[in-house]
Amino acid sequence: MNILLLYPEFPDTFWSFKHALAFVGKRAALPPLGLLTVAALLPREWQMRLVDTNVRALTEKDLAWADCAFISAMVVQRESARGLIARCKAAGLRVVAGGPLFACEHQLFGEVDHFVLNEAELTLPPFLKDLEQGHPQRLYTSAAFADLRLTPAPLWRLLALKRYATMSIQFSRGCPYNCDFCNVTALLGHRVRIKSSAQIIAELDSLHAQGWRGAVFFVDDNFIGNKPFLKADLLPALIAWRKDKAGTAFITEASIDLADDQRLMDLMVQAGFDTVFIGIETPDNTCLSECGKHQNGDRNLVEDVKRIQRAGLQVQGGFIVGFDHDAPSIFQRQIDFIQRSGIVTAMVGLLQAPAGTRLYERMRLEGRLRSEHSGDNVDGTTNIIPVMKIEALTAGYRKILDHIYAPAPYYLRIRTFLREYKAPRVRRPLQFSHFLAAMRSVYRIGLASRAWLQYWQLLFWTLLRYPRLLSEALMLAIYGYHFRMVCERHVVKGESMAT
Ligand code: B12
Repeated sequence: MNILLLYPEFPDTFWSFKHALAFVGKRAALPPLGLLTVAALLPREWQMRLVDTNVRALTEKDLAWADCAFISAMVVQRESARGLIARCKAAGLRVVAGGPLFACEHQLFGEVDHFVLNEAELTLPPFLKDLEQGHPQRLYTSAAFADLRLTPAPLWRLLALKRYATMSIQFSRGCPYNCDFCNVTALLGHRVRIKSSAQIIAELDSLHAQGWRGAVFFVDDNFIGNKPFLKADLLPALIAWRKDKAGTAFITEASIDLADDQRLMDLMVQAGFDTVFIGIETPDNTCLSECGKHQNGDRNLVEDVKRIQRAGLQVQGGFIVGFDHDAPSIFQRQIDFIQRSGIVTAMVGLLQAPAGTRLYERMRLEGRLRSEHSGDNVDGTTNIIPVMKIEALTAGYRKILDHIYAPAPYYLRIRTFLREYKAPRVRRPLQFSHFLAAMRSVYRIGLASRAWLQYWQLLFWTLLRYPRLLSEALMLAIYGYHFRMVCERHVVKGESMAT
């Protein structure tokens, strides 16, 4: 069997980082880890070819070579997934689909031959068995959750590593919390399931052996879901692993209670973590209760963020407007919060209800569901009828974006962050691509953009005050360029929705 593993193209979104990737000469931010894991579960004797269409185009040659296509996608890739499926069917290929898009909306993909949904560790073996016996079914699902200690390492060798800005690795799945808008627990459950430290070290070793020295993103839903294991086992193992190695900084996602555990933060920093994404959502306690995000309630969230920054972790944050209890003042409150906290990479979205979530059910029962969600939670659209008038909501949303990514406040936020940030212990190794990125930023931002003045002011200020943080300052200037490009487009979408 010749198998094509297909990953659809991301639209030009906040998280695609398309406009920033152009600076470092990379094609995609992260690899399709689901497909690489599926590849490791397929029979060894099968021939496999990965086509991540974010990195290269699918060709007629690929289609002529293959017997079967395995496709993975998130909801945000819906349209490009449709295009790939149509091409595979026209070429006479059997199409097998899995991953979050199909787990949520498989009914909308009539052309697909087989849906192998939920975690492939559980649903792929029965499909392969039926296929071998000549009677594969159309749909394979499982309500159970996989034991990650049995998950094989992703098949990295299928990947053109150099085309990616960051590699990813997964230590755990599931999240103990219960936020009503989040898809994670619907897809992966509340119980935090983990791999062993030996598995993680083996995965890192294999990336290292293939020459990877760049950053690695631990794509866990909540990396700190099992704190005792982290402190006693995984983090000491990672600290030992990096002793004879340079570079390879780690990034991850965690909940805000990370700020309560100084020892955990110190160990993470020692292990090489320098950035953490946190769902902040809103500074409003009533809205936090409304969505069940109790872990964020009744805290000094700005101080929490600063404590994490001071430990040596840059905080990226997710924010939402459009809760039922949002007052007209929420837009300015969000702006003030983001500016004060020094969260430079602030992802602000309108509340959306993904299928399978508690919010989706509530909206359906209240007759407030307008459609399926777009899959891009920062595109200025929503699939629910909000309590606030939609015109007021989209205008307020536009006000937030117009402000936080405008050059003056954006660069001010970088300074707020750099003042607080303890320079990371593990330095990202300087590569030729970084040098190129710096040169490109001089031209594209320092000469040819409306942020030119703030760019030069930031560079000189950083050189004088925090010279060790110059690469962070440059990177954030480049991110800002990307955010401005994307947000300009999204604001237009939001406007058209309101009218
Ligand atoms: C890393 C990540 C990203 C990366 C993208 C990495 C990439 N190139 O794919 C970044 C940071 C860019 C990102 C962005 C976004 N993401 Co994201 N992301 C994740 C995260 C944390 C991990 C994904 C991962 O690598 N998992 C590890 C692999 C092993 O798991 P997997 O892909 O699910 O694959 C398993 C199964 O699904 C199955 N499988 C997968 N594919 C296939 C294919 C076949 C044929 C078969 C048989 C089986 C199969 O087998 C695998 C092993 O069990 C997930 C949450 C999660 N835990 O999965 C969210 C998640 C996928 N993201 C989500 C969302 C909503 C987004 C964003 C819209 C914004 C946001 N809120 O995060 C943007 C959109 C992207 C964009 N560019 O616009 C949602 C998707 C919901 C959905 N139904 O589509 C998830 C589930 C998180 C959530 N809160 O709900 N994301």
